[in-house]
Amino acid sequence: MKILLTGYEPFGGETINPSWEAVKLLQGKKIGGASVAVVQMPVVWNEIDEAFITAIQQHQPDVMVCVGQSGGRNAVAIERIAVNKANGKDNKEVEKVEAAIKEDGPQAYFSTLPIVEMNKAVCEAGVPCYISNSAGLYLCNYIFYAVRHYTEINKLNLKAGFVHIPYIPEQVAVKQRPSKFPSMDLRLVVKALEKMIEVISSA
Ligand code: PCA
Repeated sequence: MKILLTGYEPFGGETINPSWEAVKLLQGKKIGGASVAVVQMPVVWNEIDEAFITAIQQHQPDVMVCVGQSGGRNAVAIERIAVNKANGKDNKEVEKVEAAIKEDGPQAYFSTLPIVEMNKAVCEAGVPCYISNSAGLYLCNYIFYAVRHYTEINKLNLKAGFVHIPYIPEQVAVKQRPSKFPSMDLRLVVKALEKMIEVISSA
C-alpha cells in the first residue's frame, strides 16, 4: 500500500509549518506494510489544485492523508467533513470571500479514512486526539474538499482525508504571550501520524 502525506508551507507570519516538519520525517518510511511518500503544498488558492493533482499522478497513492497546522487547537484533530466554501487571504494576498470551491460540486464530502479507528489508536498511544467536525474554510478545508472531489469525479480508488495539528512549542515560545497558545511536541505529532498509518494500512 502506498500512502501519500501532504504538509503545508508556512503561512500567517510563521516561519515553519509543523505539518510539513512532521510529515517530512516520515518520507520513505515503511509503516505497517505501507510505504510513505510526502509532498509539500502551497498555501495559495490558485496553485493548490495543480500541486495535489501532480502529486497524485506522480505517486499513485492508495491513501492520501493531508495534514495542516491549526494554531490554537490543543490536540490532534482528525477531520470528518470538508465543505464547499472558501474564505481567507493566501500567501500571495489573494482573498476568497464565501466562495464555492467547486461551483458544480456537492455541499460537502466526508473523509474516506477510518477516522474512528484512527482516533482510538492515537489516543491509546497516549497522544491527545479527537474527531473534528469542521476543518475551517481556509486552505486545509480546500485541499480536503478538492481532493475528495477529484477522486469522485475521476472514480479513483483513493481514500483521502485530513488531519489538523496544533502549533509546536518552538512556534509558541517566541510569541508575545506564549501562555495563550497551546502546543504539542513534534515527536508526539509524528507518533500520532505513525499510529494513523498503522491503522490505515491494516484496514
Ligand atoms: N493550515 C491552514 C492552511 C495551511 C495550514 O497548514 C488551514 O488550517 O486551513
